[in-house]
Amino acid sequence: MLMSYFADLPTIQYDGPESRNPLAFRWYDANRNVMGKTMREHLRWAICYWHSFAWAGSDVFGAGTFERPWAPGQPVTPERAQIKLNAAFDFFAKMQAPFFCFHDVDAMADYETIGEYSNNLATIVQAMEGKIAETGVELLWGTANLFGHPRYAAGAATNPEPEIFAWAAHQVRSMLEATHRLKGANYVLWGGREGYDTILNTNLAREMDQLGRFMSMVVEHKHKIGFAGAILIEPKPHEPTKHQYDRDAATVYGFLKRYGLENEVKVNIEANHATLAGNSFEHEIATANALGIMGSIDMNRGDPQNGWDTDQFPNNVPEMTLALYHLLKGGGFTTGGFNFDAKVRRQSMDAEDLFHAHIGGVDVLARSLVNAAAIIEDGTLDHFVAERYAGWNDAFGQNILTGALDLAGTADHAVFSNSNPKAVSGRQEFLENLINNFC
Ligand code: XUL
Ligand code: CO
Repeated sequence: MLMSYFADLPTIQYDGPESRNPLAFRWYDANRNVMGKTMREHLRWAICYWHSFAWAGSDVFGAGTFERPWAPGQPVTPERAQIKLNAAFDFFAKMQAPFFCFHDVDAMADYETIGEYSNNLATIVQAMEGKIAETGVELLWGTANLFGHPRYAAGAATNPEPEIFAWAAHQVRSMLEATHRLKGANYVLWGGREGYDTILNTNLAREMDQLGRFMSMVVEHKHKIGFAGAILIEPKPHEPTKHQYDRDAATVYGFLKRYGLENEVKVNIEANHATLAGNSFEHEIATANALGIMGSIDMNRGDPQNGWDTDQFPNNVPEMTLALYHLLKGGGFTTGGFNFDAKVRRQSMDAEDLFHAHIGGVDVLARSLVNAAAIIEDGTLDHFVAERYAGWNDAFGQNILTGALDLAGTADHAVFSNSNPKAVSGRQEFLENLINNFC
């Protein structure tokens, strides 16, 4: 047996806020109770395979900087896939991560033919099943990579060529079944190339119908095989294509409603995708809650000074406190969790850097969870919002909402009561100060 790549690094324990040990959690105390659930149960956090184990530390201007025993960025032989699997589960276990996530091609050996795809995936899924049993680390979600291979240059489900649609169907069927076998809690679809580079060559109506049909097929298959987890769409406005159909939570809801899927599919909200769409992260969570489609979260952050999907680890507690507040207000996760869809920087090439990144991210979530729970327990914010809408609980407001009053009846009410209502303060600055008291 080869020595583990992470042999020199410890299992990460909770050490308390006073600790100066950089290889310990200061805020994440897995069994600490917060509003009736442990931190572990609230956060359900996951490490993603792709950024930490499949990416080589390359960028558009330069080659990979990460020297790992499984040679990321080089052709993946079955041996390398196995070395990578061992290292990944060693890391998950040392981080005491409850969950992980992966795409088919992150974990499996390279393939040429469709038959080889099936065989290589089956081999790694079987080995992974053993690792899950051995370590107790669970699968938060599985997904198929429908954007990396050159065949998907013009999209997967939205491709002008139905033979490519069929290839995508094969990958999704395979990974949905693999996720079911590995007892995954969810299945994610990110439409990385479901969009267009130029509208000159694109039939929008045709492509949306193809995507709607694809989603319906996935839902049908989920029920056919008895997969009880949630199907999640991950919104993103653009990158790699100029425009993607799943731009944000509200757009996805409209799409789901149009194809009759709004009770079958939820969203996987990613922080950096939200900001790329011109929304705040908490706006996306609040919107998904309001529409009843909140599923899971891809946790990361962008860089406010540029417009890329930089996928950095979260490090801003006040910002994350608002996200956790909305998550808790929506009842928290059921099948979902916080997947760190985040990568260390290209210059952070040491094994230790992977630890610092995940420790920091988990601690930011834990601290924000405590803050958000304190805001809810204090009640001032909730009370303020409830009072703001109190008029709608009265008979008049209810008569409008239930339809007892129509447009004319409502207008007459204003006329006959000679009404002259005044605007009231929204108290934004007071509320911002209030939140800062908790962060
Ligand atoms: C890309 C992205 C993906 C999805 C899974 O921006 O977020 O990694 O999370 O395909
Ligand atoms: Co993501």
